[in-house]
Amino acid sequence: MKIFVIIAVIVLFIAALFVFNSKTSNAPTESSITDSPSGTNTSPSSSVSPKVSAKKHEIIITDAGLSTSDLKIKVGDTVTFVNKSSVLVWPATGPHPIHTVCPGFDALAGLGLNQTYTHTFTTAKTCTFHDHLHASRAEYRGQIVVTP
Ligand SMILES: [Cu+2]
Repeated sequence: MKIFVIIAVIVLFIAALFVFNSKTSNAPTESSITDSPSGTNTSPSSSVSPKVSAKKHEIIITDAGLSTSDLKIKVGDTVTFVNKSSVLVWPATGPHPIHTVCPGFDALAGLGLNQTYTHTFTTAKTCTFHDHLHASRAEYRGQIVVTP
């Protein structure tokens, strides 16, 4: 009779071990399933944020000169030149006349009154510029410093 009780206790103990093991082995697989959706959520939001931070800047051209001749911007930002002067003004990157410092930064024509020229800066660089029609006019010279 004693032996039967001891065997019953051992069987119950082994059965309890099996139940405990199956519960602990399930726990890691449940947490690994819940981890993967949160990991995929972070990558789309981080790729969107650089586009949101792109800014638009304006340089106003008057007979007295430029509203700013030393503009600091970030890669991806756009700059719009607005001609409010009484003469044609042709913004272009240096050096005159080949315009190679920041390729693509060139209005390619003189801007009349209230006409605009917009350029998006995609490379981190200091882009010097001048008025291609009056390259020697110091008041129409400047630089746009593009940082990452
Ligand atoms: Cu030029």
